[in-house]
Formats: sequence, C-alpha cells, structure tokens
Amino acid sequence: MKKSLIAALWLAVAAPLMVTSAQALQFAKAEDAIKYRQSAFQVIRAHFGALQPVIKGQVPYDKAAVAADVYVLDVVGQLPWKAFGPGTEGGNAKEEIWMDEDGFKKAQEKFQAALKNLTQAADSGDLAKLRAAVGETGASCKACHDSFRR
Ligand code: ASC
Repeated sequence: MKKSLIAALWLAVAAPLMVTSAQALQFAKAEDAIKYRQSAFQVIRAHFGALQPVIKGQVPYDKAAVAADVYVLDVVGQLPWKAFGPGTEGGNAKEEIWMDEDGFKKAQEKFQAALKNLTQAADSGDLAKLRAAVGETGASCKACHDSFRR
C-alpha cells in the first residue's frame, strides 16, 4: 500500500477512535449511556454501602473484606464519567453537567482523589483512618449530587 493511503486510512479510522477513547465511550442511544452510568453508580452505592456498618462499629472490621470493597470502588469509580458524552443528557443528570464541564470534571476528580485516600486507609488497617476516608468520600458523592444530579 502507498504510504499516503496508509496515512489517510489512519486519519480516517484510527485517529478518531484514539480521540474518542480518551473522551467518552460511544453508545448507540442516549438511553444506553444512561443505563451504563446508572449501573456503575449502583455498583458504587452497593460497595460504599457495605462500608457503613463497619465504620459504625455494627460489624467487626474485616480488613480484607473492606479492602475488596474499596478496590471495586476505586475501579468502578473510574467508569460512569465515560458515559456522559455529548447527546447523552437524561436520567438523573442535570443539564449543568454539559454546561459546566470543568466543574463536573473537578467534582469527578475530587471523588477519585477521595478513593485513592480510601484505598490507603483500607490498606493501613486503621479503622479511624478508614472512618475519616469514608466520610471524605461520602462528602465528595454529596457535593457532586448537589450540583449535578436531580
Ligand atoms: C451513599 C450514597 C450516596 C452517598 C451520599 C453521601 O451511601 O448512596 O449517594 O453515600 O449520600 O452523602
């Protein structure tokens, strides 16, 4: 193949894919993006909820079990943001997400930073640290909901 043809094909096929993979996932319908992000949030809620009885002292602190939940949070906490691309308005999402992209990105980064602290706290095995980090994470959930969720 001619070099110019290869270059043209790369620009036509690979380059747009590279750009979109750094931005948002592609969905056939807005409804599919909404379902994806709501599913991710549901997983996050379940695993964050699992930490509540631990920090309240209602169940014994099982370090390995907590670390497993926190691991899921750290991984799944990266996902919903990939499904708020252009044209996916709806669900519980406020218009502000698309009107204030920087603000939404900052809220997301705050949550992910809180999850990094939560991972450290879970790895330390120190219940007081865990309690503080769960509080910080919950505050980042709430701050984002207050601005960006119906
Ligand atoms: C949860 C949950 C949220 C957050 C938020 C924290 O357990 O489902 O949305 O914590 O309520 O304030």
